[in-house]
Amino acid sequence: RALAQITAELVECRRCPRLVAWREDVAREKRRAYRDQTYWGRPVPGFGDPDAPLVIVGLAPAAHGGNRTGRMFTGDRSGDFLYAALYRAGLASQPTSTSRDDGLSLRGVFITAPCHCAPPDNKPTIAELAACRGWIDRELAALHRARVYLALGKIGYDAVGALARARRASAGDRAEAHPRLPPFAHGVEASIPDPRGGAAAALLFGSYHVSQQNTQTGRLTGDMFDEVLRRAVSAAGL
Ligand code: DU
Ligand code: SF4
Repeated sequence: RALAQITAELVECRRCPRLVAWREDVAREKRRAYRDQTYWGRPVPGFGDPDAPLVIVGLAPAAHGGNRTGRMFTGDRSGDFLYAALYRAGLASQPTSTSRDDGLSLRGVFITAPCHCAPPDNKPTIAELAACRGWIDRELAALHRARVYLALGKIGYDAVGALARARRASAGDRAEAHPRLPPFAHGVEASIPDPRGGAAAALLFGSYHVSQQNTQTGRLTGDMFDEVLRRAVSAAGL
C-alpha cells in the first residue's frame, strides 16, 4: 500500500539536522512523567483512513506528544481536544488518544502535518518546512479520495495553499481559474486547485490551531472548532 511505503521511508528521514538533534535529545531526556516510556524520537507519519475525503493538516508533532508516541496528535493536550472533537463528529472510534496502540481508528479523515518532526518551540524554520514538503506531497498523492482540507493554524493553511499552487503551476493551469488564497483566519474557507493534481477544485478550511495556547485561553473553544469541522465534514460528504 502506498501509505505504508511512504511511512517506511519517512521514519528513516534525517534531512533536517536541527530537528534530528531535537527529536532525539527530547527522546533521550524525556519529561519526568514519561520517564519509564521509550520515546519514538523519529519523524511522525500521517494517520487515519486511507480513503478519507477530509484531510486535517496540523503543524508538527509535539515534543512530548507525537514525538513520544509516534502518532500525530497522540498523547498531548492538542490531541485531547482534537480527537474529542473528531469523536463528537463521528469520525473517531474513541474520544481519547493516548498511545500508538490504543485501538483508535478514524473514518473519513486523515491527519498529517507539513513538518513531520518535533521542532523546538513548535516552530519549524522556512527551510525545514521546504525540506519536509515532499513528504506531505506524497501522502496527499496517496490519499486518492482527498478533496477537503482543514488546516489547523496559518502554517498548515499556507502549506496546503502552496502545494495547491505548485500543482496548478505544473499542470499549466491558468491562474485566473482560482482566486488568490484569502489570508488565514479562523473559519476561512477557500476554493483551491487540487493539491493532488486532479482537475476538480478542492476546498480548504482554516481553524485556529488546537494547541493549549488557544484552547486554554478561550481563543479556540470546542464550539468554535465543532462549527468549522462541521462545515468541512459536510463539504466532504461525510
Ligand atoms: O491496519 P492498517 O490498515 O494498516 O492501518 C494502520 C493504522 O491506520 C491503524 O492504526 C488504524 C489506522 N486506520 C484508521 O484510522 N482508519 C482506517 O480506515 C484505516 C486505518
Ligand atoms: Fe525529514 Fe521532515 Fe523530519 Fe526534516 S522535518 S528530518 S524533512 S521528516
